[in-house]
Amino acid sequence: MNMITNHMPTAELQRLDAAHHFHPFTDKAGLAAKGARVITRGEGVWLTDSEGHRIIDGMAGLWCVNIGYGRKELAQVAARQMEELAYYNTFFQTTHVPAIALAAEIAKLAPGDLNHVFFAGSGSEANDTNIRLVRRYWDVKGMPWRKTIIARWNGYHGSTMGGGSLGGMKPIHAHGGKIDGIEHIDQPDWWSEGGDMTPDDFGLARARQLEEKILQLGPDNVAAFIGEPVQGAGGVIIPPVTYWPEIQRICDKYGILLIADEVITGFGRTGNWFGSQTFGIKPHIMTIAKGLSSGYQPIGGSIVCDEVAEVVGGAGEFFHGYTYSGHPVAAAVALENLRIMQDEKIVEHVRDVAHPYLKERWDALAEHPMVGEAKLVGLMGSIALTPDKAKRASFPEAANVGYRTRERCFANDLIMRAVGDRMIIAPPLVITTDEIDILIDRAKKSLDESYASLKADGMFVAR
Ligand code: PXG
Repeated sequence: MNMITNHMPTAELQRLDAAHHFHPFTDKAGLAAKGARVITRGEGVWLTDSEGHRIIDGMAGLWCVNIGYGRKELAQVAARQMEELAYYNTFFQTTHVPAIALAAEIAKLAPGDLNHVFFAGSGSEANDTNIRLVRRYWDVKGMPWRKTIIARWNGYHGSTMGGGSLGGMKPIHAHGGKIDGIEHIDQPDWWSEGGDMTPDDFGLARARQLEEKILQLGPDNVAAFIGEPVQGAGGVIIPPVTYWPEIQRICDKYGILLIADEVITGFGRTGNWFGSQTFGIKPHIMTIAKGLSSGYQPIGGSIVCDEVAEVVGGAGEFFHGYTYSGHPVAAAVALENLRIMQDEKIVEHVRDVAHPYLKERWDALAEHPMVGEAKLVGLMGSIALTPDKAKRASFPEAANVGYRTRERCFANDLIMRAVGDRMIIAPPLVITTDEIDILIDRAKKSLDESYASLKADGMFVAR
């Protein structure tokens, strides 16, 4: 076998990567021409690349490395579990200690009567589970016509056929289609779509689209509503305060199951264990993944309330599951991650230290000439880039403002993502105040450079 190591020249690694590695959500040919950035190490909030750059990771990997990189305890737990029981399934009336312990711990942390965990390997798989779970629930209840699930445009729920269909991203639907029985309503993005309404009125109006959609479909045909407490991949869209209470009221009124997709917002990201607690949502099902293991192992799941678990669980076999549902190594690592989060009071650190400090510095970015609103909940934030703050205007497409700004961040050893004209962050939850200063200094420098280049190109104009 060829040995490919960190010590090979970057160009050689890039050549091999381009030849054989088909990346997710990537323009393959475009990347091959440019060469991928090769990440070689991680420690805390810091990454190192093959050129020796020390990069501050403002995205916690892909919104997941909540306890930071390089925690040896997790490596040790994985090694120990592999030696003891590397794999066994949880089908056929069998179980094992890591799955039992993790399910019990999640049930303890989750609010209300969310007491039952169906494990999956990822957030996408968990959302596919949810589609089958809610449809099965209504079948067993004697209402098989309740099949339709309502979701939001610009929501993200994964990239499998089910997850991608629940998501409201048209480019994803365009590649492979969309499964039947999923309907979308508009998102609560006041900055881009709120027009002359106040944020509060707009939040109510967008939530009421759910009621309109239910009435249009016929309440008896609707199985569930799914939403992220805060849209992540869609650009960290923090809804107006009026939004979720109205969604909750409507779901309650029509007896529709409410699924909170907590893949990003779960496990401390918003300053509580779950985003549903931050926004006062009482879901029947929560989707989890990412921060559950801090990304150290691939694991996800659905946390299911007593009622749904009793109905679906009390009607014979539920024909659904994955080889890796409750994988013992992933479960043991997730459990150790949750132990560290609790012992080191990481959620409290977000709420009492990191969020308040970052909020002050993040909000101040709105003074920058190209930043409109700056929003932050817990440790997930976005800034809207605009050539005209008063009009909340967009840049011309040719300005490529998000990509342009992201390139400056890369050059300044900061990972801050672009989604359209928004820049977003979601750093590891363990970030210190000194590291927040570094993140903000690099963000400002990148914004300054992007601003200067837009001006130089005559692109600091409204669309
Ligand atoms: N739900 C939500 C809310 C997510 O953010 C998924 C489900 C799917 O999870 P898996 O583990 O199947 O990827 C996600 C994943 C981005 C980006 O560009 C975000 C995600 C995945 C890939 C890219 O921000 N979130």
